[in-house]
Amino acid sequence: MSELESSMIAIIHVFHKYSGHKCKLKKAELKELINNEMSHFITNIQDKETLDELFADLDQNRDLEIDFQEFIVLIAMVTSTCHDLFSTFHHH
Ligand SMILES: [Ca+2]
Repeated sequence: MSELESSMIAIIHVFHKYSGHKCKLKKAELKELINNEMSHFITNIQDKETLDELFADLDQNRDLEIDFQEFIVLIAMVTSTCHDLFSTFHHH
């Protein structure tokens, strides 16, 4: 597998690690995933308002759970932000 393909598998793997067999993240699981697995890229979520806001943004079908399709939007957003910072860093 290529590096990119391995990374895609890694994303799926992490999602399932926190979502379990139901394949959806509840709010507490989303928080745990972000705080444990994305701590270099996003600030740890401490307060309830930040979590509620992020959760509402991601939960597009309003079923109060984050499915994989909704989760990859977060991955895309964070990767994009990371890319911008990385490019800035490289250009200076
Ligand atoms: Ca949802």
